[in-house]
Amino acid sequence: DVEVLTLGEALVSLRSSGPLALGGPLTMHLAGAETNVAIGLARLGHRAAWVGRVSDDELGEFVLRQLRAEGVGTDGVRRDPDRPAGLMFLERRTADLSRVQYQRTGSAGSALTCDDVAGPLAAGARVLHLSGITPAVSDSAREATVFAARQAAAAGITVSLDVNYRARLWSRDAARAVLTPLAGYASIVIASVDELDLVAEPGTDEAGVVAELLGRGVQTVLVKLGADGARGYTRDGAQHLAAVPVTAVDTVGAGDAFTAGYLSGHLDGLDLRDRLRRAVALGAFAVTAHGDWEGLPRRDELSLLTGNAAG
Ligand code: KDG
Repeated sequence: DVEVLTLGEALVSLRSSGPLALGGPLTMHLAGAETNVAIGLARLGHRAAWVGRVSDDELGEFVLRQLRAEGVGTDGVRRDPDRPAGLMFLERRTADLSRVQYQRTGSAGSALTCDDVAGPLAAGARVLHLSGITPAVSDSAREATVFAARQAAAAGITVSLDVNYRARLWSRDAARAVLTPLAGYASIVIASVDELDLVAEPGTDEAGVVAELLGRGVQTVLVKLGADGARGYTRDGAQHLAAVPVTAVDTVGAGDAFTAGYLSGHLDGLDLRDRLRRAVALGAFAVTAHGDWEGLPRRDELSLLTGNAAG
């Protein structure tokens, strides 16, 4: 049985080691917020599955091979014969500054429909994980995301939503109009500080957003603070956990790693503090290795960075 089902668009990421305008070698990686989460969970031994559309060519094959190699379930994946793979260029502009450029309009992944997700959802899962990226990529993907959240909530599946705002895909107002109602289906809402007012009235402060979400039935609100760790809120109170002090080399994917760690702790029945501990541990692994997910730990490696606690 699947423990965590997730859906969205997987991207082929082409990474440069210098300014893109100068050309030079690009390396090919699998990217995508939801596939990153699924891989993080699978590395820790959880049964994770991903649903999406991939192109029916070598790039789609690459996405599927990577997921299978990481032990992520792909039974629900559809191959789209008419559309290309979505691409992401990740430009290392300077040592400290990365920039993203997408070519994903009209991609196979963005053509996701309600019909694509209905079967895998009906098969059941303990958790459905969604990100705020999928509803931004097309009308049909937005409908599929909302449909999945509604179906899962009605079936008693725990819905987790990572706001994951992508300014290159939609405006803050457009995002808020979709993500605020979507959060109403979620038990777990994850956001960085600057994303909080995308699931509440504009201008609401952290305490206000948290109160609003908990009042709407959300069980846990997680606020990612990057190098300052994270705060977790439930009706029983708040916890702050410091980040693991490490040297960051690549922060892309850190939020997805954090989410995978949190959900792993949730599945293992840990309390809030220990869930957060595992979440920040995975975040630390993600930022100290290049690539979105390549550096994520297996379960027996969890204690490497933290000395003990996250295991
Ligand atoms: O969280 C990392 C993601 O941003 C990256 O893998 C690509 O899903 C992606 C996106 O749409 O930006």
